Amino acid sequence: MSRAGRVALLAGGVGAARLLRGLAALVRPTDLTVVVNTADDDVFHGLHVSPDVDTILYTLAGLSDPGRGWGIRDDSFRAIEALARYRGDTWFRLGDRDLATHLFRTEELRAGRLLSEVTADQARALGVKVRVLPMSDGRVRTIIETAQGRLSFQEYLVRERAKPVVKSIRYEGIRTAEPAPGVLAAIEQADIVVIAPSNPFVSIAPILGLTGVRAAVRRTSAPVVAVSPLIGGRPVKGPADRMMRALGMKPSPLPLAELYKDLLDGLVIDRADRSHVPALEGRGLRVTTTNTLMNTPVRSTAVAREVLSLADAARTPLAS
Ligand code: FO1
Repeated sequence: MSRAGRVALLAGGVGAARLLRGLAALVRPTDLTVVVNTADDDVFHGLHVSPDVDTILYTLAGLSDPGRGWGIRDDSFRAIEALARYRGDTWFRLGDRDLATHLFRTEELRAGRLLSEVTADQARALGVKVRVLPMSDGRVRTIIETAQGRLSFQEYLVRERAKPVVKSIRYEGIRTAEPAPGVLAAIEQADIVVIAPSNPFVSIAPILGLTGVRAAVRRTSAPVVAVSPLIGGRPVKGPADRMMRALGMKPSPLPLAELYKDLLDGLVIDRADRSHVPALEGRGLRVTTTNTLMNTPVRSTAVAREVLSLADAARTPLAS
């Protein structure tokens, strides 16, 4: 494997963390920057929670719960259970050790520090050498308009278990929020830009929607490679297929490629979707099919290796 050079990963939560686990095994930590979605952030019981940032940090620190994908392995939930004696809205399960993260972040933000500064402190404290950048220090909130009315992202995903039919998705604050310090530079200076197998609508779209980000990804001379979050039309976890259907798309790699159209040089899809390769290559994309289910570190590294070699291949122009 030639040195991959500097890699910038656009990431949501659980799916991104699985790929990142593999990239971190192949790329020097100082060459790896993760730009993380913060439009899932919300305040629970007075605490600012950044679920995707925490999932990425915990994964890189080796603390994440492999089964759940979020929170800290073997965490207890005594505090949230005790809180349930006073209030009924404890549906967002904050673990006892996880609480330390939210307490620290909330205190620091209240003292006027920026989310990107606090995240750098957390990474350092957890021994994480990879650069973890929240996409913005400004407030962006994904709002899901459903037949039952307007829901915050966590109300939709966790409280309602992604059952309401999605009518539309909005990103409150996206026009005024700025990319966090270092985000545009990380993309512009990358030798490879990777779009993680995260939900394209609620994890990747908020990042690309920030002022200047989509243009930076389009402008970069680095190959841009995405990993499909779908396997045979279904996501490993989460509502991506339901959202695609609700928004009038078939849950397949083609509409996904359309969503990223002007940005992608390559796409890694699961073998289950190999029938779509000719149509994807017809759009000028380089396509690799592999087993994209990253249910072990070995699988994560295998998919990460495919991403890096597809990026290498994409550096040479396609035979016209
Ligand atoms: N997801 C759930 O399905 N149920 C939960 O109770 C829950 C709590 C939670 C606490 C902290 C955290 O960082 C993430 C948490 N998540 C939970 C996952 C979260 O909703 C998703 O990881 C992201 O928002 C989507 O990527």
